Amino acid sequence: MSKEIRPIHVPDIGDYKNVPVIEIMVQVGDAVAAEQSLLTLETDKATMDVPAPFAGVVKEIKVKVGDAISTGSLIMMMESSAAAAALAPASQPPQSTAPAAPQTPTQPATVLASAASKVAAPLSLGEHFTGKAHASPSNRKFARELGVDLSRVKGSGIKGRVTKSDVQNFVKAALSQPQGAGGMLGGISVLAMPVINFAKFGEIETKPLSRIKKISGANLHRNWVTIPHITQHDEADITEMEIFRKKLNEEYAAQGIKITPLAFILKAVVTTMQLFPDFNASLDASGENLILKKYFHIGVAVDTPDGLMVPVVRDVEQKGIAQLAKELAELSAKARDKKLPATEMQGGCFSISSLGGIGGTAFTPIINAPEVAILGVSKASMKPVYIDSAFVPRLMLPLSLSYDHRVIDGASAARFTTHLAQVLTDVRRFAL
Ligand code: CAO
Repeated sequence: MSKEIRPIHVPDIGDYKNVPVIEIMVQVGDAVAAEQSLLTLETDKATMDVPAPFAGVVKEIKVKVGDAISTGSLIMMMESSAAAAALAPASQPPQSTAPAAPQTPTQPATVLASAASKVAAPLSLGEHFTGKAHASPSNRKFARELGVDLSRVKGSGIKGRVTKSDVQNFVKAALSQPQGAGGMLGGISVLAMPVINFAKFGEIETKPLSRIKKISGANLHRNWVTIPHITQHDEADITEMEIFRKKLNEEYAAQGIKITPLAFILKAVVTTMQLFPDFNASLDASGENLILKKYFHIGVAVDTPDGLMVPVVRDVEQKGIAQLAKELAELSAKARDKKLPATEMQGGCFSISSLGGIGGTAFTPIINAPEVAILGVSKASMKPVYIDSAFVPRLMLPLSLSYDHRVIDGASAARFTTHLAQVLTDVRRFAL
């Protein structure tokens, strides 16, 4: 098969002159297919790719990034086979090409794009092009084929343009991340947060986030985005429990132990978990097996001046209410004094977040992965409850159980909170 070295010129780009070359997509020695993009030009209105008019091998590149070129400029020398040349006419200076489709100066990209069948397909549903990413039509197409949202790719080209290798590097980086550890999150792509200069609207002050907030924020974000959360709300009648708690407090005051409702809630949660083992479990790394735990270590969210910390109370099933109250006080004091070692925040099976000392009627706590459920507790209040044909005042404790719906069904969650409420209503059930 005879081979021939032939010139490639810029085809008709309408009235545009001295258009800068912003990207060269091939190198000397590259074998290119007919219609493959060779380089990208940028006018003040749009970008356009110059396609190869025939298949062949790039022998010489006559332009470089930044050069200004016009219709007919020589850009490359390509070696073609006779067969390839016979199939596609060689690129000619514009005067010898077939007339281009009618064009308007506001649509220059269509000239070359249609000549090369390179018109970018409309964005499909699910793509979120913000219009902020700048890339050539061919790189947009390349990104679309790989399902990459260009607005999330940092461009390394001229004026921040996204090049083909930027898209490739973005995909490589996403694939090299552990499953579920961020990046593309199984295909979820989100719009970038807008960068706003708030000072335009009034006086501001910038305060850096604490280290704890940065660490817990990243974990909360991952858990919120990757775990299908549902929150089951319920109420427990703790009227009798409160009478008992106050009595215990009088007895233990001399020992310096203060018993809050939380010690009872810890015990009631573990009593309930013993009946519903799926709540004391974690998904394994493959996501195909449930690891059931035979120990009962419960994390308790503590509000500290620097942010949220979650110390873990160990072996709750083996401890009495007074002991749990003492440990809770010690752990929360350590957390607030920044004396909590990492080991005392590890190994939790389930978490409790109590805002009962502050207020509120319900909230939706975020699961502390790899745990599969968390109990939110709000402030108890006196309410009229209809018992034996009459409304009677009872102290009602709001419970909000968030659970991982991959592991726990709604019916199990409702059974869990119903049982938990029964145990809190009659704490003699701790003994069962
Ligand atoms: N309903 C009504 N009163 C309640 C209550 C409830 N559910 N829970 C606690 N109280 C009362 C206590 O009895 C105590 O009353 P007295 O001072 O009159 O005896 C008062 O509220 C303060 O309790 P506390 O908050 O000091 O103690 P605690 O054992 O209930 O909680 C701790 C300890 C560490 C969990 C808590 O101090 C804390 O940090 N809570 C915030 C947790 C948080 O930020 N969660 C949100 C995380 S994001 O999901």
